[in-house]
Amino acid sequence: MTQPQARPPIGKIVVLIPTYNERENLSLIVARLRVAVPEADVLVLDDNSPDGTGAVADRLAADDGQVHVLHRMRKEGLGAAYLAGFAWALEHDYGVMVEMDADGSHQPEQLRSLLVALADADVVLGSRWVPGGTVVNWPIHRKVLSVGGNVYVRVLLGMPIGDATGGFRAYRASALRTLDLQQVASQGYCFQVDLAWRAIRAGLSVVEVPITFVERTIGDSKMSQDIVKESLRSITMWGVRYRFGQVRSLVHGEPRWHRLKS
Ligand SMILES: Nc1nc2c(ncn2[C@@H]2O[C@H](COP(=O)(O)OP(=O)(O)OP(=O)(O)O)[C@@H](O)[C@H]2O)c(=O)[nH]1
Ligand SMILES: [Mg+2]
Repeated sequence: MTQPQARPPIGKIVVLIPTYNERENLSLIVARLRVAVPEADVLVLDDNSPDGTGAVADRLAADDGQVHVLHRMRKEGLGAAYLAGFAWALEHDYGVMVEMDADGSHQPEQLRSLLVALADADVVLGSRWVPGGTVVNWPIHRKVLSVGGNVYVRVLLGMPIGDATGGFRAYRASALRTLDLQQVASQGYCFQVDLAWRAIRAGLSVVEVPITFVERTIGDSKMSQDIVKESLRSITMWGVRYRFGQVRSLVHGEPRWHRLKS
């Protein structure tokens, strides 16, 4: 991580909310967000949810000029939805792009602390696994999966991050522009690891702030075995490549960290 330095003001904020079958959650989360951070705009990224979440988003947008909707044709995963949202936000000259789930797991009331930290950083990660971070109502197997996954990421990628899989984040637009987003193919949890890993390798300042993560009470999780498998496969591949690169650099006596490409 680089030293904090004077950075330009963060600029216009947009909160990207990916949705798939979140009809009941969406209005609740948008209402909380609009109260907690009234200056932030909202972009709902809906993958043509069969339960009619897209129509709910349209109603919210009709009632509030700061709410926008991107309707996507089909379910393509969280990563693809966020990439479409980033592209939209960059085109519309936002200075900060926030990632936040629709299911109530991320607290809009804690967004302010992420934005405050962004004054001295390029990327801020809301973190469950740093001092002060907590999870509420998570079954033990989810905790084990999350803690274990993060240990695996630290061991393989050597990333100094407590919670690389979390999805409550704020990026400066300038940071996203440097991340080669066209090359990102990850979909599930590993989308978050992928972006954190790219940001760190790009030499950006990535900081973590503690958050309270609350298990959803409405609707169904989209977490699946396929998402876990994708993460395991990708992180293992990146890690092996990275560790081979380190061995090569030891043999050839040159530092390679900053030149590694995925
Ligand atoms: N647009 C879009 N949104 C998605 C997709 N999959 C999940 N989401 C949304 O992404 C957010 C996170 O998904 P969740 O189902 O809560 O998954 P999770 O938070 O990783 O897992 P849990 O901890 O079990 O809730 C929610 O707002 C979902 O509606 C998708 O394929 N497309
Ligand atoms: Mg969730």
